[in-house]
Order: sequence, then C-alpha cells, then structure tokens
Amino acid sequence: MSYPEQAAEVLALCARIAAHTDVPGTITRLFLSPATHRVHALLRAELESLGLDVRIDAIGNLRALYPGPTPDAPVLLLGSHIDTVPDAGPYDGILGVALPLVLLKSLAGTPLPYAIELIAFSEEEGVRFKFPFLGSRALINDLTPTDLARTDAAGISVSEALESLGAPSRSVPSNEVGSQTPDLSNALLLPNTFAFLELHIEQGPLLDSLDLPLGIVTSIVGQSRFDLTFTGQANHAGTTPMHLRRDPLAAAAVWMHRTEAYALAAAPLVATVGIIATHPGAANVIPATCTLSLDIRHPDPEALAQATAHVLSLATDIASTRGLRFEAHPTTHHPATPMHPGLRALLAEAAGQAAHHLPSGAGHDAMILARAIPAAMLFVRSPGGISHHPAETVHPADIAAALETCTRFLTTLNPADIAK
Ligand code: HGY
Ligand code: MN
Ligand code: MN
Repeated sequence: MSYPEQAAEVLALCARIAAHTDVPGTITRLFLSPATHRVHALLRAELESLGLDVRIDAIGNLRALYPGPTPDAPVLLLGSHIDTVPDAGPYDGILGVALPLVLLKSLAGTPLPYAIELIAFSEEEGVRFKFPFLGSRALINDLTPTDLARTDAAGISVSEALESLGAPSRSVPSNEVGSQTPDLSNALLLPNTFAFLELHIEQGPLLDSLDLPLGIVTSIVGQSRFDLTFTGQANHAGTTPMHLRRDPLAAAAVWMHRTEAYALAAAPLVATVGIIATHPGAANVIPATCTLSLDIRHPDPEALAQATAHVLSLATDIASTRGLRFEAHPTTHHPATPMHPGLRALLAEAAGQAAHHLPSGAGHDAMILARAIPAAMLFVRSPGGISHHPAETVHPADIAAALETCTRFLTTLNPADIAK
C-alpha cells in the first residue's frame, strides 16, 4: 500500500474514533467513560485482526504487542492518548495511536530486531480528575495512593473508577490514604522496553508558518497547575454598597488581568485560567468564594519557579488589600523535559529535509516516560495552529510524510544504538 493510501486509512480510523463521544455533537472522551470503552473495543478489534495480542492494563491503557524475533527481544514503545479535552478535535493524541496501528499493519511480516508495544494511553489530559498523565505515570510506577484517592465531579475516586476494569487490589500501609488500592503492577513498562516514540500533532503554528510537514521535538516545556481560591463574604447584590463588599470574583478578575499583563511581558511564559466557579453562584448574590484553575508553563525551570511565585504573590496581595483570603493548592508539576538526543538524531535522519527541530509547549506522555527510558516525539503540522478545538485538522500529505519517516525510522532502528 502506498503512503497516501496508508494516510487515508489513518484519517478514516481517526474519524471512526472521533464518532465515539460522551457528549453528542462534540468530541469529548474522558477517562474510562462509556465512549472510551467503545474506543477500546474498536481498537482491540483492529489490532486483533492483525494477529496481535491485546490487553487493557490495570490503569486502563490499551496495549498491543507486535512480537520481536525472540520472547525476550527489546521492546520499542509507540503510542499516545485516546482521552480528549471537552469539545476537542479529532487528532490530539488519537493520531499517535491510529498512525502506528496502520504502520504495524504495513509492517506485517517485516522482520525487525525488536518487538513493538503500541499503547493507547487512557488518560493524559487530566480532565476527569483534574490530574493529567495517569496512563503514562502508571507505566513508571509514579502513582501514589493519594493520587488514586483523587475524586471526579461525581465523587468517584480513581481507584473506584478502575474497579470497572476488574483490576485486583492490594493492601497499602495504613498511614497512606485508603486501605485498599488497585494493584497497578500489570501497567508497568515491559522490562525490555528500550525507547518510546510518540507521534503527535504540533498543536501550534510554527510548522505551518514555515510550510513544513514534520517537526522533531527538542524538549517539552515545564508546567505547573494549581487550584486557587479567593474567599470573601457572600451578601445581597442589591443592598450592599460597592465600597462595603468583599467580592472574591472581582478580586480574581483583577488578578487575572494583572497575570495576563505579566505573562505578556515575559514570553515564552504562558499562564492560563481555564476553569472559574463561584459559590453560591446566583445573579443576585455577591459570591462567597471564587475558585480558579491556573496552568503555567515555561521552558526554563528557574523562570517557571520565579513566575509562579510572582503570580501567586500578586493574588495574595490583591486578596489582602480587599480583606479576602487567598489559598493556592498545587495539583501537578512536570519539569521541562529534553527529548533523547540519539533518538532525535535517528528521527532527523529518517525525516531527511522534511523536519524542523522545535520545542513543545504542550505536555505529552513522552515527558513522563522520558524519566525512565529514552523518549522522542515526531510532530505533524497543525494547519492554522489550531488545537484543543473542533477545528483541529491535518493535511493528508503530512500524514503520508509521517508514515514514510516512521517506516524508515522503524526499519533502520537498532536497539543497540540507543544509549540510555
Ligand atoms: O495540556 C497539555 O499540554 C496537553 O494537551 N495535554
Ligand atoms: Mn491535548
Ligand atoms: Mn495530546
């Protein structure tokens, strides 16, 4: 099959996956939701039809093994995530599962000196539990009982959600949260895994602006997330004069404005409030509390730490001058992560003239796995730089270029050449 024909298969598979949504009329697929289970069934059928062994591990990742020359052959890991942000596009994460699946099909029968494990990570975006990378963190044994006790909007914990998979439990020491926690040992990296390659859309405008189809990721920016709360005094919206209010939403608005101005002057710093809520939340009640999410990113660890301290102290100052209380709870922190130089060089060789080297402003499972094994990422241009939006798209010719590059990469890769 030619690369353009394979590309058409990849796009058709992405479209079939996109049809499975938790919210009709959008593409929205959260961790272990009914739509996710349906995508697991779809992928399982596709992969089993290639003769591959398929399983769902204890954190809900779907995993298929393309066997190597011997049972203990080194294993190359390929994959990305199948969960989405709310009202997403069809390619973020999904492309990095669909494209390797079609690659494995095209490789069938080609002897390689290693096995390939394809993983569809079940949770990368962190939407359901406001906590990203559950799938890849389980592979490197980085989930604590406290992480697994986190609850979603319905009060269901990660551990309880995992019960739907029938995962076995194990006891944990009584000083840790909960007395039972799922046994995640079958979600660990296979012992012989020597490298991870994640294929992903760029989700930004750089490749499009350079009119290039492919990018090789140099490093992934550091990111921190916080839950913030301004607490004031609820009161009557009609009877309380403006100068006598302690309004937490007004304080949050001032803080957001000043944080935006600060980040604008501190590029490449980016700071985002994506969630905001008030309590009690009525048109005629001055809120008692305003809670917000903060997502803050910078490629330089020192600059990220300084910027974070600055915007949090801004909030403390604004709260105190208005007679309010301010609290910040860190939820996640992932340091900036360089990609493996040896894998990058091999990818560059496989891509030839087609690739440009660039950093990733988005987080990816590769930043988690890079803590344990050599990891690299190949980006495909995002037309218009649009992502985390239904208008997210790709050019079919770029998918064909990615297939060609990946095929060359896989057929020339020698595990012995990859130093840890
Ligand atoms: O939030 C991110 O950077 C990614 O899309 N999960
Ligand atoms: Mn995303
Ligand atoms: Mn993604």
